[in-house]
Amino acid sequence: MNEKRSGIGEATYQEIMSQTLAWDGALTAVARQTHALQALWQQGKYGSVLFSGCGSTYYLSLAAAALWREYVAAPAGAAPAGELFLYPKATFGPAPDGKSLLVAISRSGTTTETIVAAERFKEDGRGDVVVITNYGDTPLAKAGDVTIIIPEGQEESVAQTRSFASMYVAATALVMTAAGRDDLLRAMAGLAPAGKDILEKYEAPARALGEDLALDRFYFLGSGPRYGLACEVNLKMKEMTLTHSEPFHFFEFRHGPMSMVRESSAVLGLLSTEKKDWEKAVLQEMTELGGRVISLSEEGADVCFNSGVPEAVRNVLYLPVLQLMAYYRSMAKGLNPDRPANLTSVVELDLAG
Ligand code: F1P
Repeated sequence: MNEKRSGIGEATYQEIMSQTLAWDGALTAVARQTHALQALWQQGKYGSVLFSGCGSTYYLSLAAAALWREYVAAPAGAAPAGELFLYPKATFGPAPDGKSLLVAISRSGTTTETIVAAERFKEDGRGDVVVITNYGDTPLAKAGDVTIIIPEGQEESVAQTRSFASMYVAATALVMTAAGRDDLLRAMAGLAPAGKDILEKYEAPARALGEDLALDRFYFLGSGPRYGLACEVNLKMKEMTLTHSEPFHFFEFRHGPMSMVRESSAVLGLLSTEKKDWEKAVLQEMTELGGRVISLSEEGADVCFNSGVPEAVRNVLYLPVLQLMAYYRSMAKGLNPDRPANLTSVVELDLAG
């Protein structure tokens, strides 16, 4: 475990394996801003909340908005920052009565689309901005009325792993702060120890699965707050391993995509506890169609978290094993997971024209 490596893939490996420190960093960063956040909610009385980012951080936005709708029990949505720039009317919809809140999420804090979205949101008088990021001294960090900075999540690699998980933990804590769920916030202290156990216990199976090059397509199934996470791990497979990969909601998979299932297909189910029976039925059908099915859940799955952390706040636990699987597949294919093809770690554009 955590064996020392050098060269290709080293950065990604170390970032995945050390991520639980960044999860704790995220909890500290949100706790530090609790009063500022509570003051913002009280003054803002927001009619709606919009989460936005690009790529990984857009997927994080999808996951966070679902948590907000469920636990704050208030309207929330998610949109790619590029869509806010290109199609503001279609993406924002009509201005609601009263103020809105934009939660802008970016590892780097320098992605042009996300910076422009935050600036326009303020210029148009739509409301306030909260930023979640890994870097403090950046244009986006400065645009936040409240900014949550998690330096422990910073990384050298292009593809987000530790950074994503740290910002997801922060977003989860942000939602629970807004919901006034101190019980759930306290329970989040159990995430890092559980994450370490999972990395220890499941590195070998994640490696075996990642190195199985007989598999040529990967489907990640996740529903409710887990759909955005299914999107993110699907992106890891694309970026790091250049493999055909797609995310779906559990029941959606039956509506066409399952026609792609065969022996060379891996179907990875991010199983909940609450709706497990419904979700497991989909996985069972995919096993019968000949797919290689792997399930992840708190208990009763191929990968068991055994965390004791309540379902509402434990979704980050799905990430490490699936990130490791992508890492090992990338290495097995002779690629460099630290430097995916055609990508840079930040997309900077001239949007002034
Ligand atoms: C967003 C992002 C990354 C992705 C890519 C380009 O960056 O889409 O998620 O890996 O390399 O940029 P950020 O705004 O979160 O820094």
